Amino acid sequence: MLRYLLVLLPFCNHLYSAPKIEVRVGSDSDLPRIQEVFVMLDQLDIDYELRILSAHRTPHEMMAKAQSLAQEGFSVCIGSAGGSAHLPGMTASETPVPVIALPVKTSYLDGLDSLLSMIQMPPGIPTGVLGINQSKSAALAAAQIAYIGDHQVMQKISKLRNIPYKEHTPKPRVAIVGSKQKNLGVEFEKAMELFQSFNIETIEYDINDEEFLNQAIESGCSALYFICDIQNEGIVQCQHLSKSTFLPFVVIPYFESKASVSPMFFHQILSNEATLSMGINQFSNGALYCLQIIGNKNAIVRDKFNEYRRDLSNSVKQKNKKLQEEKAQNGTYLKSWASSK
Ligand code: C2R
Repeated sequence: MLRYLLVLLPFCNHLYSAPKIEVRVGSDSDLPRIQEVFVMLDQLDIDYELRILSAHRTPHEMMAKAQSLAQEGFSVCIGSAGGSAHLPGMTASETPVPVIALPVKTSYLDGLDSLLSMIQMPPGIPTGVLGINQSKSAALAAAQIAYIGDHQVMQKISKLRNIPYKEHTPKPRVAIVGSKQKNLGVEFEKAMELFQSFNIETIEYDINDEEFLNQAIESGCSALYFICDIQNEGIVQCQHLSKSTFLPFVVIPYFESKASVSPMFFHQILSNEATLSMGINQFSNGALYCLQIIGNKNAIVRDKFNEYRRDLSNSVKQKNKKLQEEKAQNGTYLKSWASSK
C-alpha cells in the first residue's frame, strides 16, 4: 500500500493547484502605499501575481488581462488605484472573478476621491470596496475569498485575526444578516430573487442570536451578506461582526431615507477589517458579489453569472438601438427619454 502511495505522490502536486490572486495597480507609485498587501500575502504563504495596468493609460491591456482572469485560474483580483480610480470597476466589468477595490490615499483629497470613484458601482457590476489604504485587510479579504474551505490557510487567517477557528466546508449557501424585522423593500426582494434564480440557498440569521455565526459556519455558508442599517446601529454591528468572522463579509450600507448622506460614514464601516462594501442600497450587487465568490468553485453558478452579464449588456444595447431608431423616425430623442425609467 505504502509503495503505491509513494508512486502516486509526485502526481498529487499536479492535481492540486493553489487558488491564484492577482493584484493590479494603476501605477508603480501606488506600490509603496499598499505594500502591506504583499507583506500579508507573504505571511500567509500565498503567491500572487502583480501587474501595473491602468484603465486610463493602458485600457486595452487592462481589459485583455481582465478578460483572461478566469481562464488563467484566478479566484480573486485586488484592484488598487488612486484619484479617479476606475481600475477596479472597469476590471469588474470584464470578469466573473470577484474584484476587491482598494482605494489609495491621495495627496489632495486623502483618498476620498479614490474611494468614491470605486464604491457606487451601477447595478449588475459589483466591486467589494475596502477602506482607504486598508492594504492588510485587502490581502486578508482576498485570501478569505480565494481559500475558503482550505483548512490550513483559514486556520492561519483565524489565528492572525484572533478569531476562533471552526472547520468549514463551503456550500452554495449564503447567510443573510440584518434583514429581520425590517421592511427593506423591493430592491432587497430583487436580490433574494437573484439568489433563488441561481439556486443558492439563503439563511436569514438574527443578529441578536449569539450563536448565529457558529451556525453559519456549520451550515457551510460561503459568504455573509450583511445589511448595515446606517441610521439604526448598523455601523456598530458591522464593526463588531467584521471582527468576528473569517467568512467573506459583504456589506450593503442601507439608508432608509432618500436624503443625501455624508460619505464620512464609509470611514466608519470600512475602518480596518476585511469588510467588502457595496454601494449604498445596492442589494442586488451584494447578491451578485456572493454569487461570484460561490462561482469560483461552482461552474454552474459561474456560467449562469456570465449569462446574466450578457443579458445585462444586451438590454443596454437594445435601449440604445431603440433610442437611435426613435431619432431616425421622429427626428428627436425626446420620446425615448420620456419612456425610459
Ligand atoms: P502616477 O504616479 O503614475 O502619475 O499615477 C494611480 O493609481 C496613481 O495613484 C497617479 C495615480 O493615478 C492612478 N491611476 C488610476 C488609474 N490609472 C492610474 N486611478 C485607473 O485606471 O483607474
